[in-house]
Amino acid sequence: MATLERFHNIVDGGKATAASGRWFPSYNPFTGEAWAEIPHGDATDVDRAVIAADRAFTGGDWPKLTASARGKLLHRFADLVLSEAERLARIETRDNGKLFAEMSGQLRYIPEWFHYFGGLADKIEGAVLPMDKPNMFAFTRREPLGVVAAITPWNSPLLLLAWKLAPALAAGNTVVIKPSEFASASTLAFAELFAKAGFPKGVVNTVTGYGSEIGQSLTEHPLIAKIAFTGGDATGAQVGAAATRHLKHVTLELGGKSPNIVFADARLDNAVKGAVAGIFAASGQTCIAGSRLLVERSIHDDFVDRLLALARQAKLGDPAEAETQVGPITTEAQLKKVLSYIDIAKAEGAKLMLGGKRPEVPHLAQGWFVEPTIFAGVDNRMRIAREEVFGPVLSIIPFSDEDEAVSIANDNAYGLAAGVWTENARRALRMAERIRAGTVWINTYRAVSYLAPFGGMKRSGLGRESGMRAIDEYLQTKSVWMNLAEDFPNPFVLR
Ligand code: TXE
Repeated sequence: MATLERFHNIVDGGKATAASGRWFPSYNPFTGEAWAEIPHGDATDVDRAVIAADRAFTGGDWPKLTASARGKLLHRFADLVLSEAERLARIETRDNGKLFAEMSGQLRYIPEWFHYFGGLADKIEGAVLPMDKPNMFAFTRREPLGVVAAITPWNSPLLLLAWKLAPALAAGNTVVIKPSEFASASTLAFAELFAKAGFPKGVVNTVTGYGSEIGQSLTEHPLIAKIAFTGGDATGAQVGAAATRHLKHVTLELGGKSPNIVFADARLDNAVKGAVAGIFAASGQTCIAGSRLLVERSIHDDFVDRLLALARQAKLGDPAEAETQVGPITTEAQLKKVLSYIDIAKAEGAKLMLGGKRPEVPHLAQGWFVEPTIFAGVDNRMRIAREEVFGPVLSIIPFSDEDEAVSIANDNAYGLAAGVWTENARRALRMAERIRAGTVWINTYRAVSYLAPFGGMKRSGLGRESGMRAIDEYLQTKSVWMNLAEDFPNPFVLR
């Protein structure tokens, strides 16, 4: 067996192994084999990382930096990430099976979050308050929260981490990162770059291990001020409960069952591509997957034929190769989960139009692949239409008019994203207003930007990432009062 590459945690500015000395394997989903080893941390490691972050928040160089100097560090970090983009992209591809073609672009885009929030660092302003009391001067200060725990999932480790780190650091917090046990390697390689960029020690720390073992010690740690979490909604609910119990700030980016809605007047060629982008890109392992395709009845059969023709051509293969379009499922457990949902859909009476199994070709046999799968004749009450599969499984639901499309779209516990395909601008804007989701894409799908707030309504989460306001999620306001009078009147009444 080939030797496994070892990745280390970053704690207090240096590389760290687990206190117990244990390691756990990380698997390459294309080969199904272990390729790397990650420190198997426990509560001791959590404590060590959180204490380092707290020390860096309360003393040392970080709190002494001016906001402009903090911003410059973020810009420098962004440039370093750009210079290491290809290496980081290769690690993530190997570790979670995401296409290198997508990752190399993503790693060139991730620096923009650090530039954007780096630029915002010295534009965080308090206000002088127009006082209603004589001889009183008051102003507000916008202050960081303290130590932020950034908990990330396996499907897009670095992008989702950047969404948390950039505003958290720009606001002056320190951070402990807990990546998913299923794909920790790219995060550890990324975290190494903070010291190179000149960040003081302890500002960015990592702790690796199983969420079930260390999640609780992290979310309940008394020195953690805020939890920024992306992951499944069941874990999200637990994290939210821990945050509430221990009175911590929290943002939760959770799952989705997003409707991608095609009207008869849409540019159908584009809409077909949009449907594919929604569910087969990243093998459907994205929180924004357009997993419910709502198609207007009058074009339904024609549209399904066109979609089948395009989806059938999707090239499954080694995610490291440029021509591959659909890579493997990241984990073996997730593979089983996706296959079990395919069985559920069949049992519920949905009509299997494409895929529905692991590919039966020798060169993909070792990998955790599922064929692009399409079910038609889905009823919105079926589990396949209500629950997040997190895989390349599409449910097609017909609708008759705008009202019915809205009602089906909104009849779901989640509210993360939606797509609307129409050439009618008034209808597009009406739909954008009526759909209960944090993001609505019109004639496009699966687009994100550092400029655009992102987050969920309903069970899809709390809070927003990206965009100017995201920094507010990492700040708190302090009011400062100063008495300008020479005396202090009656002490027994409220001033
Ligand atoms: O995610 P978890 P898992 C969906 C997907 C998948 C399911 C579970 O359907 O099958 O969620 O996946 C950490 N306290 N999504 O188990 O558990 C964990 O170590 C604190 C949707 O991988 O949500 C990891 O770092 N943290 C999703 C992070 O939480 C805990 C993305 C997310 O893991 C913890 C991924 C605890 N008690 C999966 N338990 C999306 N919508 O983006 C675990 N963790």
